[in-house]
Amino acid sequence: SQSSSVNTSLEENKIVIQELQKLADAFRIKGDTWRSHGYTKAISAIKRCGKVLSSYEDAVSLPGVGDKIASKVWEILETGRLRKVSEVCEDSKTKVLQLFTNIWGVGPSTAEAWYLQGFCTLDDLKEKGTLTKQQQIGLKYYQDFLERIPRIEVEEIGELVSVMAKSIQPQLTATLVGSYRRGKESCGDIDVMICKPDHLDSKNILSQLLESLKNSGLITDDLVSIEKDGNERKYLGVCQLPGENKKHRRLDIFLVQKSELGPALMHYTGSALFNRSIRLLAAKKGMSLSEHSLHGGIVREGLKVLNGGYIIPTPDEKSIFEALGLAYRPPEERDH
Ligand code: DCP
Ligand code: MG
Ligand code: MN
Repeated sequence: SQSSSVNTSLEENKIVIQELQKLADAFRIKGDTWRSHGYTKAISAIKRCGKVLSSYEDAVSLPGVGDKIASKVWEILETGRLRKVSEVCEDSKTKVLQLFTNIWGVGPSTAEAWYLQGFCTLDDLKEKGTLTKQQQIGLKYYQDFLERIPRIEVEEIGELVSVMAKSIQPQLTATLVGSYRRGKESCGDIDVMICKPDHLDSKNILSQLLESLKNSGLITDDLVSIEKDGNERKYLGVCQLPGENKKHRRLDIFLVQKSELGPALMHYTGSALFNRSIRLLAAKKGMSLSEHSLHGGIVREGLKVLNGGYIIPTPDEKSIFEALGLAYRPPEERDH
């Protein structure tokens, strides 16, 4: 699923990464999140290590790679493939689960339930399945949503959203975040962060923007509907550029305010894996990082927070790295 990443890893490790990725994907769609994470972590360590793996020892010396995965690395190095891949990924049930979980809004448990009902194809679902509104939209745009979005198209859509935001309120700014900001050649969706001054009432900003984008024809479907006078700040939907042969694309819009810009920008830039590890690190240092703020002086007992601490000012991303005692990492280096 991350095949389009700007590949910082070495060409020689490609087959190893490919085979392990197949297992990570298969375990994810089967609902075995724990195993899937294990493989994902190992893959990220291999991508980062900067050396060509040539033995079991090379592999087992990496953080997050234990005996079991190292043995698999060895098998791939020896034979060019992994027998477990055909066992785990290529049976007919897994293929059906794969087909179903590729529908936006369908997770492992829904896919499994449909499989147990005897459904095997997308046509089965269309004819006999019970789908939520989201899943119906996911099914309608099945092929389009599997396609990666070239950077240039992400920019085009981002520009339209930006112009519309400014026409509603000149002080609003729009920034492309997510995999686009991390420099990927192509993206899974378009993530736009809209920033407003703190004193502006956030009510209606998002709903006004969405209404204009729908009237202009850019937004074609909602995946989560925003209450008209609500305070929601996250929108997930579908858009399509005007013109012939334009695909339907997933569009996310996030509304944040100036005072939370640093943590928000970092959160929405991701990657999700990077966010998880930097939050874990913050916790280890008695701090707590969220998409809104960084807190210090946190006292925990197990998972329970005994003292909520105080806010550490973090006007930009650099200040967050500094407060955590880390060297700055540009977005391109935040895949894990
Ligand atoms: N995010 C997160 N945890 C999640 C999902 C998302 O922290 N479970 C954050 C980090 C992501 C950002 O939101 O980078 C945008 O989410 P996307 O799902 O759009 O992921 P990306 O933009 O990184 O990748 P893709 O190209 O697949 O959209
Ligand atoms: Mg994205
Ligand atoms: Mn997104």
